[in-house]
Amino acid sequence: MNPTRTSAWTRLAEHATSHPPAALRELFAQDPQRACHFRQEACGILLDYSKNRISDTTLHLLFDLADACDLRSHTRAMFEGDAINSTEHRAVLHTALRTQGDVPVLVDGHDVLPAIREVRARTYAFAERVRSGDWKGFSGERITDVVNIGIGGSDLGPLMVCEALKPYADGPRMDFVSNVDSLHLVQTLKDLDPARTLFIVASKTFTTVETLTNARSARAWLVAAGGETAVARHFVAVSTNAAKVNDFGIDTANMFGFWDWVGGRYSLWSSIGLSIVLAIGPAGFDELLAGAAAMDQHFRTAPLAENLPVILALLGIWNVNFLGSASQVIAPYNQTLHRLPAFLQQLDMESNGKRVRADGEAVDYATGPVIWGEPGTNGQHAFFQLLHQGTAVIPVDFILALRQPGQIEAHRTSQIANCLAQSAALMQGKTAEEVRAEMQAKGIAAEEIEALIPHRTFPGNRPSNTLLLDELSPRSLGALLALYEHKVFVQGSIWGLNSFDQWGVELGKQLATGIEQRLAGASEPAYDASTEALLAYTRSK
Ligand code: G6Q
Repeated sequence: MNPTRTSAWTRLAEHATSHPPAALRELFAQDPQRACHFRQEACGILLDYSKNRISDTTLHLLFDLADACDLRSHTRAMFEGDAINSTEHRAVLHTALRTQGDVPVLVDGHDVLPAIREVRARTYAFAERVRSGDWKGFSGERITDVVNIGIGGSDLGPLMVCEALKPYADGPRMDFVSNVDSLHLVQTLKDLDPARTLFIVASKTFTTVETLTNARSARAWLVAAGGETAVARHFVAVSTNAAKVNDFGIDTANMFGFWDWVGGRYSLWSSIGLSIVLAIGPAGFDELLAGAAAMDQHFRTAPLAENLPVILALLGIWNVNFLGSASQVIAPYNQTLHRLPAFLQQLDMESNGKRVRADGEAVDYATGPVIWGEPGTNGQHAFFQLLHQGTAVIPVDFILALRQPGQIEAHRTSQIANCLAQSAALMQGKTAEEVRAEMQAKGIAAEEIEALIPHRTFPGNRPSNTLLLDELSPRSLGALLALYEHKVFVQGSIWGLNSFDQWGVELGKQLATGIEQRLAGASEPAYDASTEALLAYTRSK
């Protein structure tokens, strides 16, 4: 359905133009309780959304919009295994992978939980053997290094989680190779010993060119050192495609499966998370799942006004569709979350970067914004200039886990101070009067002051959310990731999209296959003049 045809949308549009909320500074001055009023807490995460340009009326209208777009029934349909990925006729059940109870989850009448538990038990048993040193390489040595070869959803999630939970890692060292540029593999293997290295080939389809190319070269590297028989001790696969795994030369006894109802970018909870299990152990992975399950439960049951994913999603809709923001920054203040922006970029942009609704109609309203970001402290010394004084207003999610194993207290205070300072600066800005008074106090000449005032003034009134995690543990990370998954789901539901397909990545893949044939000497297929000219140039080098 078209959300702009609902009366809630019309009222929101009218509210945004004829009662534009006062500047954030004034809103805080008018209501000293604003910070307590616009905050919610669940699953170890505090969401402070008071620095958004909203009032109670805005929120009520947004909740009306969620109701008008049938959010509750969409949510039920996802959790209950309906084929909501309509263009691929698939259920969307990453939530089943982390469900804690025994209430059956049915797909085509079959409970999927027993199969999930069976594969997880095999994954855990294998990981324990590797972690304990019982699983030996071809020369009888234990495995000390693991290389996950995968791309997109088969790389970003496990990589991001392994980085985030490094303080909890007590297994083999983990590396991730995704880029088809051979240097990624070559540089990774440079310091590794084939006798002690295990490769996980992670690919849902087992047809992804980049992954298979890297896997073939890794296999050749291993075989050169240990011979063909070494493959069985050093290669395992994570896939839904047993036939292709077998064709590649990996024994399916060394394969960990999953199912077509797990989308690539939602797959870290499945056996695609094998690298995570190897790094932090089964107990840590259980905690990650439990944290996500707690957020699932919160999302399913909490009233809209207390529901973290719903609030985060609706604020995004307000900023995108009614205040005109085309982009959203993710700024984590914990270094180990440094791949979170890249992970969320895929999660959000591949899910909601769509211009056609699930019903096939073209949208006439903005959908998913551009998601980008970097660790906040580093961003402050780089692109934050544009956030503070650029012409575009770009909302920011500030994310900070207050405790983490191994922290040095003196750094911690600076980390917190920086995070809070940036959202305060974006919100309050700095007026010409404030700049003038500050410069006068420093004894700067009046002429110099007047010349610099325009440059040193900050407009402020720039929205942000602050998400504070009590600690960065497997459990709270699980909750944080599920929070963003559901945020994306809520926005997709309101925009009427199918958030679970990704047809937009197909055309480039198709063209690359033909271009590769041309590079190998074929005369067909022919391309446009620009591509032909570039092809000719690359061939001349
Ligand atoms: C994710 C996408 C995509 C996918 C990769 C890798 O939702 O579908 O990023 O994960 O293209 O695919 P394979 O796992 O099949 O190699």
